[in-house]
Amino acid sequence: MKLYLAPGACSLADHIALHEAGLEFDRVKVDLKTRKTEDGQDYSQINPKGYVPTLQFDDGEVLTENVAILSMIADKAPRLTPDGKFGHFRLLEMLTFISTEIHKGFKPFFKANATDQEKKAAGELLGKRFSYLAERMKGDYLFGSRFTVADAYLFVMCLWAQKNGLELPRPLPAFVAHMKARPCVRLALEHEGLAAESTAS
Ligand SMILES: N[C@@H](CCC(=O)N[C@@H](CS)C(=O)NCC(=O)O)C(=O)O
Repeated sequence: MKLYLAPGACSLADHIALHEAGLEFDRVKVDLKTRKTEDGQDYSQINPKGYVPTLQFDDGEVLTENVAILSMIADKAPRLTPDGKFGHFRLLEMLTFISTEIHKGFKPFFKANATDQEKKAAGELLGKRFSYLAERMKGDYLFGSRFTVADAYLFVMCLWAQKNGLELPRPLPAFVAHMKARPCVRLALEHEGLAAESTAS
């Protein structure tokens, strides 16, 4: 299995989750500007959507979209799914919220010609979304005392918030610290060349 990623991008969530699941995989870096992989392939041939993440299985089949990839990883490692009879659906609910309401909310911060006004409005909305989750955290992690794949996705969003000068409501700064202390998170950050940057925040 191969994970196509770009350092510090949303694919970091899948990278962390694969390590946490104890699955064997190779990493392939993608240059999102040239759409070339580090081993010289045309990335658009692998994922015509052109963006990361992509998970490619040994038989060549590919899976895209964070929600699908993270759900698949949780399916392979059930301890990374929330407890309860609706655990699977609670996970999908959370991943969808992070994907559509938080991840996509960062768009103005990645758009070269975004105005300060657009960034301010996006920052305010993101603040509300982060607060919604922060107020409902039931322990060190989103669903309680145990890490689930949704935490990997939220962690990347928190790093982006910090990088863009957005203040995270409590207890999210402590959540970021917990995540950074996890060996699998440290490993993924190291593999992406982000370990030093990440300890600075
Ligand atoms: N809906 C996709 C969005 C993925 C996405 O936004 N990827 C970004 C990096 S975080 C990307 O590759 N952007 C480059 C591009 O769109 O050209 C998912 O959740 O997997």
